[in-house]
Amino acid sequence: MRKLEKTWRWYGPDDGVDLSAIKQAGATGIVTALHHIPNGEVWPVEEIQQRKLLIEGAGLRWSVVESIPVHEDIKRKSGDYKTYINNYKQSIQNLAQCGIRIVTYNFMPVLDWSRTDLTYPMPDGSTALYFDKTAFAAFDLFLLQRTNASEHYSKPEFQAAQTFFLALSTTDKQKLTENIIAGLPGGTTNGVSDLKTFQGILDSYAGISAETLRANLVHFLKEIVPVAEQAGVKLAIHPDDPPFPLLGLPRIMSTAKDVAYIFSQVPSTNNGLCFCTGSFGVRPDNDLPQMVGQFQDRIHFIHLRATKRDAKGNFYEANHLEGDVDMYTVMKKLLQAAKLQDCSLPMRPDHGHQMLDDLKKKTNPGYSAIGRLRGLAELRGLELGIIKSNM
Ligand code: DNO
Repeated sequence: MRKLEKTWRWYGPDDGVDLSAIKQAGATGIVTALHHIPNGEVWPVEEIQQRKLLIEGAGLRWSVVESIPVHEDIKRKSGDYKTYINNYKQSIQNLAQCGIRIVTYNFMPVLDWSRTDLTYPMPDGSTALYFDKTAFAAFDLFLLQRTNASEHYSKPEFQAAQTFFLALSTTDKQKLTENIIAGLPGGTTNGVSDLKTFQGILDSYAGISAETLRANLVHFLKEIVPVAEQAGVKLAIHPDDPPFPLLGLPRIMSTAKDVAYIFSQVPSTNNGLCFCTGSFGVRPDNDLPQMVGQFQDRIHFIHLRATKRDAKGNFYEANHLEGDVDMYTVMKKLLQAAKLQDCSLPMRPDHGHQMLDDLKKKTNPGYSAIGRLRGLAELRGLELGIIKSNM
């Protein structure tokens, strides 16, 4: 049975976790992006080559691009979207020319992934990322004061948010705002730190329903998939995180039905999926092992992590083998998918707790070294156990 390729997300030369540490963690592949290139611009061959050489110089390989961000104009199908689509095609071709053949992206308007607390204390002393619906509503209703926001909440939800908000200190308010909008690495809100600008971006989505956004995604795919096909590049869309609408913005990649729809519209298998267990796993109606089976010929990249939700829909990021995700069955199914595709599907340990020495360091939220090292070690053990017991 083929093993999955072990990869690790690296934010480039400025990442506090360097390539030699990644090698020691047991990964062989690197997942990275040219984060310094402004969103929408072409990734030049020279820049790609330079990054590739850096990675190869450390004895690793650049396995996956995560992500080429999709410009908001493309998502809204407005403004300069044609130019940005052409630039996207060019970047795909340039990556192929350098031998890099898996590209991850997402189609979430404005926000990429969102959490309300980046240092949620775990009973063992480590910290995790946490999404609290009441805290998020408090931000929406009383800090952002989004127009008509109250229509999106029930009376008890509104009251809970109000009580929560009234108990916040000035520092708490600032922290909550930062956590939500300051832009997590790789997010499209990078650089936006004031509420007015943020509200302006939200306003630009007025009138864009889920149907419109879905049609815009299909349009984008119809444009880029033939180019990817020709270049031998596999595209992998990342699911919504969390997998439900936020701030009145539509979200269209949250369920198996959402995923199946875009595959039905653009059937090429180059139009694929980044199977993120932590994102899909937040919804109890997503049956993850079933989804791996359903999309086994389209899963081109894998993010493994587990979330633990409560009855209200809040969730924290649990240790990789704990939480609500049935990682044993998911791993088994993923190994079958790799067999079917006859390739070592790349996986990376997604996020990790801030723990041990990392508690004293400033790291990218979710991307400290030791928590991911623990996750990778546990996942590798699980994989080996499955493979051995199937021999
Ligand atoms: C969060 C990541 C996302 C992901 C993008 C893909 O940790 O999984 O930021 O990279 O959504 O485009």
